[in-house]
Amino acid sequence: MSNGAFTKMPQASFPWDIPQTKPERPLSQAMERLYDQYLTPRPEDNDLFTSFKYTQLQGFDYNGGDGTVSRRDPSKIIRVNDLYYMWYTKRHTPIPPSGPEGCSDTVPSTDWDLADIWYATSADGFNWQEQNVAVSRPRKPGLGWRSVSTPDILVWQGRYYLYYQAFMEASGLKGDHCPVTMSSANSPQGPWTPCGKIVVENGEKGSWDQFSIHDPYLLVRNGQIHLYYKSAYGDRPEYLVGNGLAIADNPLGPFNKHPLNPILNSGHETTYFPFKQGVAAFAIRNGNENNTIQYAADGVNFSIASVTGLMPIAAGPYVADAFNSNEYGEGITWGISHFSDKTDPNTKHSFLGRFDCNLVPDSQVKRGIKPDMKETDIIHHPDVYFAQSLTAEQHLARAEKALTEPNLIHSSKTI
Ligand code: AAL
Repeated sequence: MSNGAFTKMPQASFPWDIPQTKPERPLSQAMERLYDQYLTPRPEDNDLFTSFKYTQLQGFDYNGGDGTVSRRDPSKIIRVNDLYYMWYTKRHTPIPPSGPEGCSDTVPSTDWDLADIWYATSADGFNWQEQNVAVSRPRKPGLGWRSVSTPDILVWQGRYYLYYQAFMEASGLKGDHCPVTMSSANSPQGPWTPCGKIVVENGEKGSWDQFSIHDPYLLVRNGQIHLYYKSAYGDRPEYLVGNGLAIADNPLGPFNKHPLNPILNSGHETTYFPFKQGVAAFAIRNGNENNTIQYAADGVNFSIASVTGLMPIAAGPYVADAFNSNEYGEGITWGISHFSDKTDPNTKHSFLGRFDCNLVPDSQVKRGIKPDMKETDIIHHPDVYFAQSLTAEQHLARAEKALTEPNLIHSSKTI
């Protein structure tokens, strides 16, 4: 076709090399969205797109993976005097979780039942040393007597604060119900003093967060403490999850819930970090927008910035500027997540592993960070797919259906 043929067309075709700005021509909805909704038309150029790499950690013992030891739900990671610190839920029980029907004073219902909060340190983020328990569950009827879990850290005016879930009954008996409490210390090594009260209350009766405040996650923005959290809501067998935000001027509260809550419509965990002038968030598992990374200039009104895959299932990133990023959030490049092997109910537990990613603003090259981990075409081993096998019932039902399905080709011939 000659160039002349093109000039006769009412509109030039969409260009060969993808334009960085929206071309002036009619666009399909998909191409409109590509320019209107995303930071850049190519994910490879998008500061808020990343793929993920994973590394097994050295330094943790799981009793041969027999399900009696579990480590999960790591906090964000902080660096103090050249050491990285993380806190996490640790369960060490005589037998693995037995469900709400099988649980007792010593037998856990879920993986995070009958747990305490422990901490570990590392010089390089790969080799970790488990240190000690940070917060033990108190005697009954103390707050969190049944289990304390899912911690996150705040450093505020030189003092350290751990926020965590405080269970007053075995998780699973009536859902996964709990509020959030807090312990504080002068050093990341403790000793930790429980504040002895609920710091983020469940919502009022009938509200989306009436039963649970999960995954507290702390940032400091504009001189105020921002606590993001998750709640599972709706009377459904499967979770409908949302994230909320509560803001305080003091670590003890009061934490005022944002009137626009929920502020994220998807995501089973909370992972937030200062990014440029705003806040970025992971929406991991559950919800229409799962597998996305989102951004809100005001930390409240989030939009999808990128769609990715194989996200860490419970990410606790190293956030260097979590508490002092008023100017320009520097993003994240690694963190710790838990991984759960639920295939054998007799050894059910979780373990900690490292993820690496590339979510730093355009200063990457200036800061000597190679613009890698921007691959969209991630090839998984076939085992990853076939691990998602049909259940025996699903297999049977589909096989039976196949025998009776209408033969469309045959019937169209006979019409
Ligand atoms: C996690 C978190 C919270 C829930 C449970 C333990 O992944 O969302 O901590 O309560 O599962």
